[in-house]
Amino acid sequence: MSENLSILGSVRAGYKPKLPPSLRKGALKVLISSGAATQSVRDQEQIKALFPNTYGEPILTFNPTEDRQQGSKLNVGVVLSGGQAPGGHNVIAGIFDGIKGIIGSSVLYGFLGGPSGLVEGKYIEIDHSLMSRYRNTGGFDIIQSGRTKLESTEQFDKCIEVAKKLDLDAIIIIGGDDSNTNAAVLAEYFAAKKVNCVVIGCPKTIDGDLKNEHIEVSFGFDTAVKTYSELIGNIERDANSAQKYWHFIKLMGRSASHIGLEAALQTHPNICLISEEIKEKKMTLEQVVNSMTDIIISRSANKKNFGVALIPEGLIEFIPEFKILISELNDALAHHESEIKELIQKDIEIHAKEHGDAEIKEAGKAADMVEVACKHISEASAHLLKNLPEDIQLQLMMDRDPHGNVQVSLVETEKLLIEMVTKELELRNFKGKFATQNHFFGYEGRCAAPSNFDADYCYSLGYAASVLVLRRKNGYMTSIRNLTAGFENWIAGGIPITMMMNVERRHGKDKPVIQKALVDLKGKPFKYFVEHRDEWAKGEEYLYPGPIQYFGPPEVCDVTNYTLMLEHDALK
Ligand code: FBP
Repeated sequence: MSENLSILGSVRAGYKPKLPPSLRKGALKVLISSGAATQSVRDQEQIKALFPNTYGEPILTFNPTEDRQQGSKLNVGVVLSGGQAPGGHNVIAGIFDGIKGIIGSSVLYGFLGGPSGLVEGKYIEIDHSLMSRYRNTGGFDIIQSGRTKLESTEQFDKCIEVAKKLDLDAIIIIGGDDSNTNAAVLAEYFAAKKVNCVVIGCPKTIDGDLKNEHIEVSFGFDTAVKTYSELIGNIERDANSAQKYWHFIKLMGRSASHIGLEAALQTHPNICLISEEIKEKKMTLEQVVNSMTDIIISRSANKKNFGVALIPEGLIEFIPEFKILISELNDALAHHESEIKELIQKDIEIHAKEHGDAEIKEAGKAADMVEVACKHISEASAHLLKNLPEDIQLQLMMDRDPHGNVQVSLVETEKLLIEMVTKELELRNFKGKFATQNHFFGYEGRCAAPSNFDADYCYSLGYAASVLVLRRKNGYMTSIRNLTAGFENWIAGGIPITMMMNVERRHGKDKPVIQKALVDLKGKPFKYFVEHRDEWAKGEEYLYPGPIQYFGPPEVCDVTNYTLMLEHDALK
């Protein structure tokens, strides 16, 4: 057994990920066919004007060929960006094997700590011995990750310096929608400055919201949801055994509810909220609470004072009154940050004098921040903010991430809902029992050992990236399609990142960003859920998926997720 690997890890290290037919003979034996010119999903004129050098490129499809293409030594830099997702190491392994297969002297550099490593020129060389320790493992620890946004000319110029110093042919950014937006912006800058280095993106995020016709799923979603579903199944069995708790489980997924929906399909909980539906129905928080309370009371009437409720992490941003509050707070924090901070500082000093240091944190933050922020938001939003529990107020006011997003993983929506349901039960004079447990599953799944699907998919994405590098395809994202038809039928290629972009408001300004794919309420996964949720609410139709299996029959080990199978009519 190797020093750093568990028993499973050391056996798993020997797993040979599967590749689509077009990549099996190596990056040199790939023929590329180009489709028609593309357009961005929205705001075409604005995006075209912002990306004059990289807009409108065609979709690329790879085909196997016996004719060996020309190839020479490649120097490639790779960045892991944003939240961890299972399979990132296999993407790097795919790039590594792809470029070394072109010519053994090719070099792969890993920039440390995300995009900041690229800007600051902090890197390591990834060699055979380092790579072999990370094949088929979860995590991003080979080079770590980060969330620095690439947006200033100064940062871009530093990237150029680094690219020139290392004589890079390509920079590959493995990331979610925000990170691939970074990739597109950098690709455009390099093209405008005639820098001889291409920038390529790779679709990562457990959230599953970076997807379209050509990117059927982002990597990591499959493994992360299987991990959460195992835990949810265990909790369901516990709930059904003890019959004494309602478990409120918040699930990661910054914005979209794909994780919650897929976990519901895998485990059949009594309640699963879908943010997109709540938005569509324009439900207020009160209505959401009422709908949960109705189910709790009707189960209790059947002597079932227990159950499991899944809550998507991004929920509050989809409740209309919260959406307005958050967007007004975003603008207030962006435009009045110094005023707010200054007043808080003054307030902290006053409290320090009056109460001593120990109480500074408690006294100096929420109430005063709320007071100041309320001056810059509408009356309705101010009313909502003032009536929230103090913890939630603080969580909503916390610093945005570098891309301007509220850090919803830090907002304890599950506790807010428990508190509000408890109040509603009291109002309704409920005589049953409502004992609760709260959970948040997010970080538990982001670094899990990749499922066979993610191990194969990621390796293929990385390998496909080596072809895009070889052919100098700037501003492209690597794509593997036909994912439910078995790897024998997988189709590799690339799509222009600008094709996925639109203009959105971030940090109080209009910015070009990749459009997020939310749960489609007309889509088959949601419809399937709607058809079954009432029976799941009443009974104990729980499913216990158990742990991910890495060895055994393919129908157990290689199976992907319900969302992908339902979306592509592949559920048997
Ligand atoms: P990416 O979009 O970068 O993949 O990150 C997704 C995510 O895991 C969300 O589900 C979650 O809200 C967020 O990252 C948490 O961020 P952090 O790791 O910075 O706490």
